[in-house]
Amino acid sequence: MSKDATIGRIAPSEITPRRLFDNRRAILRAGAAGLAYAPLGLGGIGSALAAAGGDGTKLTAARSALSTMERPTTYADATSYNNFYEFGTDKADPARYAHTLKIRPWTVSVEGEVNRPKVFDIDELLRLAPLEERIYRLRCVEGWSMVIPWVGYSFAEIIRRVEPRGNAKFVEFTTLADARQMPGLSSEVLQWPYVEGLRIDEASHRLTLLALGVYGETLPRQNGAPVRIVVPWKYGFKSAKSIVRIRFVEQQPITSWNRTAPYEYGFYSNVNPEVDHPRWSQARERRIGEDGFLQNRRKTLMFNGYGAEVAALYGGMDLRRQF
Ligand SMILES: Nc1nc2c(c(=O)[nH]1)N[C@H]1C(S)=C(S)[C@@H](COP(=O)(O)O)O[C@H]1N2
Ligand SMILES: [Mo]
Repeated sequence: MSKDATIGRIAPSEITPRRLFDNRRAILRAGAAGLAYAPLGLGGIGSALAAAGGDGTKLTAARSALSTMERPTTYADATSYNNFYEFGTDKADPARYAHTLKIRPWTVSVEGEVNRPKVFDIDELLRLAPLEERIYRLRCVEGWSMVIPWVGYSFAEIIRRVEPRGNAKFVEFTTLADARQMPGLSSEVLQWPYVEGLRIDEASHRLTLLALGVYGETLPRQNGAPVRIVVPWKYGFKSAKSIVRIRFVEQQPITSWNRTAPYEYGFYSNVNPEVDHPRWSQARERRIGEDGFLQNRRKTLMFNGYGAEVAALYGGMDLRRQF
């Protein structure tokens, strides 16, 4: 595995203020001095581009050792170049239209094959477990990637509290589908609601993150406010945004992308440079924010560089067939 596949060992420290991510010099300075948290206003390039935004509540989190050492994408890029088909299929649509998403009140119903089903209020989720800052690579199936400082905790914290039964083999994530708030629902590009799923051992893995924030603040709407899942070794579409229901089930869930184009999107969708999409190669990726569309194309890494952590989940599987 190449060097940039390494998961960094960063000493726990306070969360990085958002604007530091947009300023290379500040990052270098902060790296040398140790990051100090300073409350910052909503000014700057980032918030101007991120019109849809969230409520911008600052979150305090400890930096996780599971973070990559790679330089994060700027806040401006990560909040203005998005896929969130409920708001349209253009990359600029979510930042343009997601302001209509109502993020309070919000509940997530956790149900199915569990001993303790529970409806979690979003404010309860924000306090459920210590928040961590996890800087993860995100690789979209379309061939681009970003490095995003998420704030949240392992989804395992939820699993533990609801006590899955022995026959719970998969976890299904269903996201909000409300045509009054989401103009993209008038399009038939996908069948709504957007549904994703994981095998229960994948969902239980410590890298699988329940994300409540990004860049030190609550999630902007275009990034999946108020709560989403992040599965960094899989293509980005597995990381469902704006989740309202989580169901523990016995059968493999029927996911939106698998149902729409089964030959293109499998259930697993692990990042795999050796298995091409039927219409394009998956061998390389374009890191958003790096110059040149054809130059500097990075090699895509198996499991998006998280193989040392997750390869064991797939022992004995033919990843060409079970893509
Ligand atoms: N509900 C919902 N979740 C979604 C999507 C979507 O269209 N709807 N798009 C996915 C895709 S294709 C990607 S690449 C990531 C992008 O997350 P980001 O915008 O926070 O980078 O969200 C994923 N989650
Ligand atoms: Mo994606």
